[in-house]
Amino acid sequence: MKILLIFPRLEHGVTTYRDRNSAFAKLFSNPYLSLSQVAACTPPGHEIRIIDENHEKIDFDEPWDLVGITSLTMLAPRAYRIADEFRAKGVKVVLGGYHPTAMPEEAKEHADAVVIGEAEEVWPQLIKDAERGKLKPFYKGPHVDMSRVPFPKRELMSFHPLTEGIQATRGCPNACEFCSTTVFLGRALRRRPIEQVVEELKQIPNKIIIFRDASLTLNPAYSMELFKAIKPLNKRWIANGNINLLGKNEKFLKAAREAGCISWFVGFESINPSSLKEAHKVSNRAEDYERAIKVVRNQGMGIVGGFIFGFDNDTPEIFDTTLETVTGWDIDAAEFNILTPYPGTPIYYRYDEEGRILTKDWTKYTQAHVVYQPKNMTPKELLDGTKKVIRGFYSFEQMMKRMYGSLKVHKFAPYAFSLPGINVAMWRYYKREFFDADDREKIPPYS
Ligand code: B12
Ligand code: SF4
Repeated sequence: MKILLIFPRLEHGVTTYRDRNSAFAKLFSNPYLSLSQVAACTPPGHEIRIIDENHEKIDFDEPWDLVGITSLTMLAPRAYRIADEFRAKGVKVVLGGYHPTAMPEEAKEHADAVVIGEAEEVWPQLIKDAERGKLKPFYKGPHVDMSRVPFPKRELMSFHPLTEGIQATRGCPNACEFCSTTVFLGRALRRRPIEQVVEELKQIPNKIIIFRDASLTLNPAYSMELFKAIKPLNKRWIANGNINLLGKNEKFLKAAREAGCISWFVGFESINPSSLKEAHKVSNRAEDYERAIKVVRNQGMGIVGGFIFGFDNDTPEIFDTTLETVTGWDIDAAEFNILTPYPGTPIYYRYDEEGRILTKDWTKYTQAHVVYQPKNMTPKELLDGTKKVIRGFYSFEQMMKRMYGSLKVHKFAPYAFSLPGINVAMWRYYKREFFDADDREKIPPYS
């Protein structure tokens, strides 16, 4: 069969469709494994092509036997439009990824089959069924045994950013109320055999790697072994980590640094202890943040923080307090997101039950729009407050201060420039997403 896998076009994020194949996109595109991983699960004997619509146009007239489309929530409307167009031409379409998993019945209206969950165990059977013209409506992919995850077929990706992604584990036991990860990948931390991760890393030519794991601090013993094994490869890497471990385990930090860690992405989420409790963010204690950041930086690594505004325990004061606190820390960059109840998450069901979801227009589920009724402020206060924090944190003066700090931590090594780079990329994203709203409205409709 001729199989086409598609990542739909995106007008949101650090790089967008409009950046296409520019040097900026090459530098800042965030690597993902979804489609190269599905391709790797395809039994031999089929022709597969991957089109990332952000970099290539889809030719709807080419004769494909099967089209598979991946979709996060905000991409669902575009994914559905692509699906409808192929199906109108008689091509069989399969939808998969986070959004179709959360809303399989909705996705099924636009597809011949929906893969719910991970593809590894069910995709080979789906391909056989498609060959026989006997596709089932739904394929429920179990949480796969990580030793059976094949290496992604990265060679099928036509656009290769400067960084490459890899996954050592799947799952997260923390189950924060707002997060899609535990719902999708489960609470058990499934680990890949370390020799497989090392072998895959050896095959990746890129120097800078981003671990696409929920967190590399969930099983410190496994991660320490991984660090020891990847050290000789002399890669530089970035990973997600939880602050409870990073803030106290210097042995862990030292091993990570020696294995090439440039920086950690840490979901601080909130400086408000009540909001952390509300979100079940069990790994975080706001009162420990500042000290923990110092511990990580003293070990020679950077920290990029993630913050969310709009929890039920947040009042309008949260914005000024956060800005004042965070600009006093030595962090390298930060993301400020508006709480977004993604379908499938516990918070989505809670808000839906409470009648607080303001829109189910998935294109607005970007974390830059307010899509629900906050409890202790108005939607406008939430949006304006988030903008205020972004404006303050990404002021010219603050950016310069942070950039110098980042370079100093890494003694001005060439890879250290990736951290100031994140500031530039984030500022560009925020400018477009929050401040050039008129421009955003002028984006031409999808063609
Ligand atoms: C890399 C990444 C990105 C990349 C690429 C997007 C992408 N395709 O995943 C970029 C930077 C663009 C991105 C952006 C965003 N992301 Co993101 N991202 C990730 C991340 C870290 C890794 C994804 C990955 O490569 N996983 C590894 C692969 C192998 O797993 P997978 O993608 O789940 O694919 C498997 C299955 O889903 C399935 N599958 C997937 N697609 C398909 C298609 C078919 C046809 C089939 C059969 C099966 C199938 O099979 C695969 C193998 O089992 C995840 C977190 C995570 N660890 O998963 C968040 C995550 C997916 N992102 C998330 C969010 C919120 C966003 C943003 C909204 C953030 C923002 N504020 O801008 C944007 C949205 C952009 C968009 N495209 O909609 C959420 C998803 C929420 C949701 N329900 O949509 C996640 C889960 C993070 C989180 N915990 O909240 N992201
Ligand atoms: S936010 Fe982080 S710690 Fe919480 S469930 Fe998601 S991945 Fe796990």
